[in-house]
Amino acid sequence: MPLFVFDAYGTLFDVHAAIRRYSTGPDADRMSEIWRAKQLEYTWTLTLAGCYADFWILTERALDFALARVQSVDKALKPKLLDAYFKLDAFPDARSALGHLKQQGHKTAILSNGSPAMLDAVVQASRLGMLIDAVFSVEAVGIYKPHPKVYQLAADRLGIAANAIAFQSSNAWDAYAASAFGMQVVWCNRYGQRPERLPGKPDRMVRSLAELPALVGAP
Ligand code: LAC
Repeated sequence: MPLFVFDAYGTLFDVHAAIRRYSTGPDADRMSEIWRAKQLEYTWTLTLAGCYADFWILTERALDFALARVQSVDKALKPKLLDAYFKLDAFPDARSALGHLKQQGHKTAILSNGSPAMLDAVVQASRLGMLIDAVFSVEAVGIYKPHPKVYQLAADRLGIAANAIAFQSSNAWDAYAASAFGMQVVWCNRYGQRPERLPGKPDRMVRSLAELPALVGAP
């Protein structure tokens, strides 16, 4: 039976939960979308430039960009938003899916762009620690998803072949890349996105992780 490896941000943890704690203004959602898009763009552009900076640094820089772009969101919220991002909420379906998998006797792990400090904090704050056996940060390889070294990190640390890993991500590009790498992939298409035109093909698509336990049997 496969080992279940999950992406973190957007898949287990709701990246838009930070803004919802502090602002419901008309542009709050747009600011949060720009924050997330810029954060990811920075990972890709730094990687192409042969550079690496901690995901927390990129998260802060992306927030500065988004707050400058969306003037109606109060810039004074920055420290609160960063603190909330450090301790994001888990999606309810993520908690229940992990609980089911553990009850069924499966092993679970996280593979994420997040720095070790961010991942420790968010797992603790969301109280998912009992449901996750291992946490792997890209920091160990010094490069961001979707570089193959990241997916190889999970296989190496777990001591299994890529095709023995069941990888779950709500980030379509991450799901496609893990599939191209050789993992079995479930794309958790939370927001009803169109299929990507990228290498790889996720094996299954679900709308929420609540559908995951029914897809897998006991080990
Ligand atoms: C992660 C990003 C892709 O957690 O959300 O790796």
